[in-house]
Amino acid sequence: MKVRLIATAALTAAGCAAMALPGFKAPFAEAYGIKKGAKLDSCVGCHTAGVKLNVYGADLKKVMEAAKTKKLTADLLKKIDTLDSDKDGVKNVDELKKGTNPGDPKDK
Ligand SMILES: [Ca+2]
Repeated sequence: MKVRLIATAALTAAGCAAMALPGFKAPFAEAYGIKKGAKLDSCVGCHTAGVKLNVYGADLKKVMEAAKTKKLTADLLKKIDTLDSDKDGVKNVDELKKGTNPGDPKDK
């Protein structure tokens, strides 16, 4: 049981690291001034535990699919700035500038 828990935790961490690719993280951090080591300087901006997207990540995925691209740019990020992906009453852009998670309604 203990081994299984450790294996699951390791896979979750690996999946998280794999999904928060530098090609996604860098434009995200640059667009919103997210500093190294900050809460959003990780996979949690777009993902829940593991590879699953949070609601902000899902909105971003829709925009990228509509643009038929896998390359994240500042222009694509801006397209969901005025949304409130997690429906906590705060717009995505305001959360990102404040350092709170636009994909977590408990964080605003
Ligand atoms: Ca939030």
